[in-house]
Amino acid sequence: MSGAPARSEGLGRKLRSKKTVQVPMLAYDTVYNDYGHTDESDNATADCTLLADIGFGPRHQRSSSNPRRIVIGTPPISGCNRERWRLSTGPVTSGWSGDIGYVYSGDFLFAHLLIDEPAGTDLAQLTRAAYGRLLAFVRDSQCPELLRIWNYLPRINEQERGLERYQAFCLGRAQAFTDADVPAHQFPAATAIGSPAPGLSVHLLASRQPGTPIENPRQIRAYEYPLPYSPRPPSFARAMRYIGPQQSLELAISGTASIVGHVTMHPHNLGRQLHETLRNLDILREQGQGSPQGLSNPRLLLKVYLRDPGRLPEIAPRLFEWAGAQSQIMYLQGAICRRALEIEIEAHSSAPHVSPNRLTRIEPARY
Ligand code: 3EB
Repeated sequence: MSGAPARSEGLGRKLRSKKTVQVPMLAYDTVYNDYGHTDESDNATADCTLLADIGFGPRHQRSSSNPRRIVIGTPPISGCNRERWRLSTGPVTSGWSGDIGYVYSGDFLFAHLLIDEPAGTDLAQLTRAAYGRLLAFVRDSQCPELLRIWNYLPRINEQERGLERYQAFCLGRAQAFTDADVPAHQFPAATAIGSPAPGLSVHLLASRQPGTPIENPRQIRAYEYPLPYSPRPPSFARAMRYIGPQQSLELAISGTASIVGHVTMHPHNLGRQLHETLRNLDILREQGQGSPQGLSNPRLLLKVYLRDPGRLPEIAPRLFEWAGAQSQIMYLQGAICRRALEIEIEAHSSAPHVSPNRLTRIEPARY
């Protein structure tokens, strides 16, 4: 595809000969309230190891001059409001392929798309077309393996054309994966959240090497959810594991909620949903990385989406205790795809210095 990111040949050869994989470390910066300030001037384009700089604010934004910088319109409630993905080495190449922004460096690709939704548009068709273009772009790049996707759409729980809008989104997304011949066992980890901001925002991380999808034995695979949740089930894996620098183990955990099997537990009860969600997260970490206690310095990055931002004080102390002081938590205002869910939490866990031996011992259980 013309406009697809070009490989950095010299770097690629060097990495191949050493049989190492260049992997992004994901890190949240504790930058507060930096919206409205010209932080484009923070020399981002000169920083050759920065793959993505993602802010959270009142509306979705893209910067034509800097494809690394996007803002997602899920307003921060408290805590961090910005995340940056860094590579161990540079340089990155960035640009636009039509309206797809991308940043690229040998083994990893950050790409994003923001689509207007004119009144009267069919959201399923809009999603199918947007995903179709994104999937084609990723497939034709040097990093064709999807690891993780984030989706934000307005009025997620509203009915339109006889479907809840989340269901229409799921339908279009599933059709696009079918169109692109991506089988369910290759679905990436994902988040899909209702945003107060207009437009469909999708951003993703892809890589040269495939990751390992992880599932939760307490939950039915999302892509096997039965009707009547939607005409086509949600297309995502519960988590995706991949290898980081110096054999670190990176685990990208999808948005996780109070769901057991396929059933919403504790409808509308925030406190109990938090408890159930943390159980699911514990199991996903165990499936993906082995017992957290067995890892040196497990560090979690959490995004907590709350339907009602005013209820933060009810959950923050428990979450802080669960995550540990070394972790970072971002609290965002977002609507969850099932009306009875009050909270959804996504996580990124990075465990340094895991021996290859240990990796083979923690292959996820079959079930
Ligand atoms: C769930 O487990 C909760 O449609 O991409 C979480 C993460 C959820 C991703 C998606 C939906 C999605 O079904 C909702």
